[in-house]
Amino acid sequence: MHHKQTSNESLSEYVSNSLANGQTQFASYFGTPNNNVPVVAEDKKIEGLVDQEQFRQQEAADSSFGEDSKMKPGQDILEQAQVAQHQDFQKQQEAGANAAAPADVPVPMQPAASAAAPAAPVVSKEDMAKMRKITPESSIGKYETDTIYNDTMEYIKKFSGKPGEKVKACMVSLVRNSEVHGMVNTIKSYRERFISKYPYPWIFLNDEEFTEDTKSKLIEALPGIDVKFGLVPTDHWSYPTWINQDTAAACRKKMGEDGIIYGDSESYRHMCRYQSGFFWRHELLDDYDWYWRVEPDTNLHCDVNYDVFQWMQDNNKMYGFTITIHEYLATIPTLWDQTKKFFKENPSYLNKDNLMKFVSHDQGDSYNLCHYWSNFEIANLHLWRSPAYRHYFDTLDRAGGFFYERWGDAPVHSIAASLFLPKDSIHFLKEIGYWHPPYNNCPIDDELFRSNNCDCDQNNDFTFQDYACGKEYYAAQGFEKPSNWERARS
Ligand SMILES: Nc1nc2c(ncn2[C@@H]2O[C@H](COP(=O)(O)OP(=O)(O)O)[C@@H](O)[C@H]2O)c(=O)[nH]1
Ligand SMILES: [Mg+2]
Repeated sequence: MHHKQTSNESLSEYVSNSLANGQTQFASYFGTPNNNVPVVAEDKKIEGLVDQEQFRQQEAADSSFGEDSKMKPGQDILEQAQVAQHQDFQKQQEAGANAAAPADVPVPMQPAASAAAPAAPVVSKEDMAKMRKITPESSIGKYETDTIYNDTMEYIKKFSGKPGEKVKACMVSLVRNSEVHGMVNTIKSYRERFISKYPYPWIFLNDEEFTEDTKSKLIEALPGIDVKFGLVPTDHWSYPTWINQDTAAACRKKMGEDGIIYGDSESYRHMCRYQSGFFWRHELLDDYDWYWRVEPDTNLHCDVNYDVFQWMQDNNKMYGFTITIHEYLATIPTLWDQTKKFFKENPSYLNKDNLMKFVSHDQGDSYNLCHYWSNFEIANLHLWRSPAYRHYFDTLDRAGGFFYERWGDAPVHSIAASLFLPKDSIHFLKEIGYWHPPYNNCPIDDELFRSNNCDCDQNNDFTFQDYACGKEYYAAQGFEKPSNWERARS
């Protein structure tokens, strides 16, 4: 008999229940256990086939941050961090400081913070090459000994340019030949608003060769700019050995039938996995510390009158975003369980001053689906190159959800940034007006809107609309919302 998915059954449970019911096309869903690799709960999942209920109970008990009766190192750290956050907030308030105000909007050309800072050691070519090889078989386990790098911020500081140093940054776009027209339109907007003043190089990546026509159109669109084209290595855009492709196809079919956005798309899954785990390993990005992700068919609504990269480096901001939004639960049914398991096994990666409150309303027990919309990102590449993130990505990749579910790079990046980084290194670039269909960031501050020559409709600003996570972000940071925050409420 064909097993039908029930409403409260996750996709992976559905597949394993189907297997238990004799649907043999899923037979190797859980892969072949590799004895050399500490595979995430592989043994338990196999046990679970015998006793599904027992497996689920065990899984829930194992992975919970929030259950009182168990040893939960992650929870202890989290609680300490939250107490510390609370105390800091109180202290600032008692001192009369305006703890509620976010870091002010950057002014152009801030003075260099420390001209005397020693130059950061560059990640060696050899290490970069090692990083490019995706071998979770060898990399998992190794990270555990990398104790000096448990603190992701320390790792970034060690390898990235220091405040006051000239910033090493690039624009980066993953794009298909068929999207060249949309890309050229986007470039026009970025030239007018930013690149003409700050001529950073632009790197275009593609899983297929760029055609001569595409290349010439992009080069023509960026006169005077250093333009580079990169091919994505095949092993960064293909199935890892442990993924059962028949199962992946069955999951896609099911998600397509269920009407989940991009549910049936194979290329979208490779794209999300690539943006999560690989673009920052591309050889063309080796020379850079910072990137600005730009997609075709997006545009800037306002002039960017300062060098954002330099400002972020000078002010220790590691992840900058413009739009927040909730994720579709159906695309990530088991992402949070895997995340909890990861932090339970690796509690030292959790930053003590993290932004857990942005991604969870119950101290990490469940994911509230909030994320930074990653089609726009200005961030430090070493955040993703860090042992913590590589370990996290490899763990998720092993778990299979990029293919068996449809994990997006946005929730993956957002959870990692929110939990690995101190919260004051995450920054809402509220003055950068930005549009990715169907939402925008349009500065609701009239002075910002006017002085940056914005061309959007402030009444449409997405920041505080219900489906966005602006309210959650301001609350998590302990910032006070702008007085006119309800202006564009849905
Ligand atoms: N080279 C290449 N780029 C892709 C592919 N799929 C998506 N992209 C790029 O990945 C980014 C996100 O894709 P998009 O279709 O905009 O996804 P959405 O924003 O989630 O709707 C964009 O920059 C696309 O150009 C693909 O199969 N090949
Ligand atoms: Mg897009």
